[in-house]
Amino acid sequence: MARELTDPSIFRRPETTPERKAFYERMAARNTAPLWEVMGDIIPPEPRSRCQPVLWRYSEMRPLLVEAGDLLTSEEAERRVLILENPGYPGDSRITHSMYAGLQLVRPGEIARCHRHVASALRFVLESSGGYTSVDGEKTTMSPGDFIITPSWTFHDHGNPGDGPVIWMDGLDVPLVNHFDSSFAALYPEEEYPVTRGEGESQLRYGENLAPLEYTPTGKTSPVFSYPYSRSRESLERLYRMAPVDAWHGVKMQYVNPVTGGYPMPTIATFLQLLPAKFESAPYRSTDSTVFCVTEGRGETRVGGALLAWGPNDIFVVPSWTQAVHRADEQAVLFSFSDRAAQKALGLWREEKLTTST
Ligand code: GTQ
Repeated sequence: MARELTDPSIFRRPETTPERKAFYERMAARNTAPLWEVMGDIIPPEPRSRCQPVLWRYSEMRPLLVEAGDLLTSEEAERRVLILENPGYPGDSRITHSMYAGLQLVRPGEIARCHRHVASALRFVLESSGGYTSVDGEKTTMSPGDFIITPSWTFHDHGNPGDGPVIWMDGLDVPLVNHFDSSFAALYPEEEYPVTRGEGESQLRYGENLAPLEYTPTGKTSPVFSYPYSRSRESLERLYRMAPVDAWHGVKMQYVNPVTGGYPMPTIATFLQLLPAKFESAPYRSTDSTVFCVTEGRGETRVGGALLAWGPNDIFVVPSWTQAVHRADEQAVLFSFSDRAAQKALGLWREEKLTTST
């Protein structure tokens, strides 16, 4: 907000005389408004995000989530989730302007019943021993660090046949879908969707440098639902040993839809990066406000005047067009997601790599 007042507009704004004001009131009565009064606000020279740089410490979140588990059954709650709400959008259920995030708990023996919605979802697993999510008839067992997608309008239910809590971060494009007023949701008539495919079948068909005979992708969404941490983690580690480290990102890779090379889902981009011990990134900014989830290691991120000190399972936000510098005290791995896929599809995305902080 303070930034909005200090940011100069490049556009003119004429004096508001009593005569003009009276005219504007007559305009308003006819559902019209003078552009010259608002031009600088609606067309800013660069992004003026209300999104704030914030951090959620897992050590503070986990007890709250466990308490929610004592207070409500997952049946009562439909989904037992603590929404991670950016203080720049109070009451708005957003972690950034375009993305929703939450922490979900499934207790041993619970099933979060089957439903579907237009909003696309990702799960990034924090704790699980035997938890699963089922997408369109294929079950995927969850392990810590796994990135799992629930594409738009696919039926999904979650379960925990193990004996410890299952906890993951949800990331959904809910604000984006609602921006377009294009949300639909439906329940499946039964608690669980029937299992119609073997576990790992989609991985075998599409994710092993092979594809079904004469296969042509039908949409933008990945037919592979699960991106196990063990594989991605090993790729980063081995690339770190054999290839140069990027000054802005460390060793950073993006998750892909294996049959198109595009992002796993049409609206949400996801990334995994390794920051070597003592690495300090060069300053970077991009127009996609980004949610980071720390999978390993400790460090800090300087972003827009804030200093966010993070450790395992902490979640933090870097707002649009705000310079960020990451420093790793020990070797760290960060998962991140943003609306970059949507912005790039619409030709809106920009980035800037700086050499010194301004
Ligand atoms: O697990 O299906 O955090 O539908 C928000 C909405 C999770 C889910 C959320 C959802 C889900």
